[in-house]
Amino acid sequence: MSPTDNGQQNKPGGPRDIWLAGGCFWGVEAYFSRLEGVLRTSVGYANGKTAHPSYKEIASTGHAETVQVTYDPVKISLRELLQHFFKIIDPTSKNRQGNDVGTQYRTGIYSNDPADLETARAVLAEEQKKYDRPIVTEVLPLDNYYLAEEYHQAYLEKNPGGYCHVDLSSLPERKKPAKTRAYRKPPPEELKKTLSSRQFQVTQLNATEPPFDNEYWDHFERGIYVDVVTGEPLFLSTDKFDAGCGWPSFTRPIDRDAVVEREDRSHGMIRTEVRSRIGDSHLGHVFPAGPRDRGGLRYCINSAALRFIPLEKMEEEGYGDFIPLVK
Ligand code: MHO
Repeated sequence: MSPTDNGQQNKPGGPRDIWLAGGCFWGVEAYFSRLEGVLRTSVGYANGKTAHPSYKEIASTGHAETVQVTYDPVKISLRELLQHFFKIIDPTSKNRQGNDVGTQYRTGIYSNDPADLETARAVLAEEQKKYDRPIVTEVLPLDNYYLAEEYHQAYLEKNPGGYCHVDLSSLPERKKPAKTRAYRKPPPEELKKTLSSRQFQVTQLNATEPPFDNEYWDHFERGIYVDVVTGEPLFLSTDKFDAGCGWPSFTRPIDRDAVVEREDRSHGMIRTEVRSRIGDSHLGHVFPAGPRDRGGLRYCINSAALRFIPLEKMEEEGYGDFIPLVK
């Protein structure tokens, strides 16, 4: 099994991904996140020469500022997405969009799926008829995609007045997916009774469970992983991969707001600890060691901090909103 493969066939009509470079990724992400049928987005650096580049480095590493768009193909087709894409870029402009100049601002359509690249070439050929000058937008296999720093994610949501080279006025603002319930952390006396001793040690006392001897390290069913303490949604089977380390590993949390990351200098190491936002449970750590076309990160999480809900049970357990995100 390859590290990016969770060992399953995609569910029919399940979510699909396309990677789009259209200049400064702040505006491109804001635009796509507002489209009906787009399930989630992230921003990162694609198809460059180095691993884990920083924003400061990409002027010289050959990475393009890129948005990963995850969409529901029943609600919006790739062709429609790409038509939107060509509306917001100048595809004849080389290494420049809006005020921004440099190879990181080139335009590109990237994918691992040859059929999607074929669709992209067809849409590009149609678009070419609208221009006298040649379109320079690349259509290429995705070679690597490293998630950009947290402050760049959903930048314009966090900084509504921020620089944006894309006209967003034609699209209504999207409301966030409904949180189906309020999650609450019970008091410690109650947790001592409801959690197993290992669950308590891990989530409340920052312990680490043994590798290869925990519930989910080799579990690859479809569904959602929630905080064992509060039930808040944390990770999806869609993003789980076999890292060979003996703990459940994910390329990203369900949503960038689902977890909190903190520097951890314990045990003589400098690591980044991952905690749940509402329950404040210790979950595990995140390392720059994930698949290089999926953000480059590995969220290494203790099974004891999680409860798994299979796809068939998600609706009845109140996680119906997340079903379209499960591959
Ligand atoms: N003109 C913008 C570009 C930001 S984008 C994330 C700036 O210099 O801040 O590249």
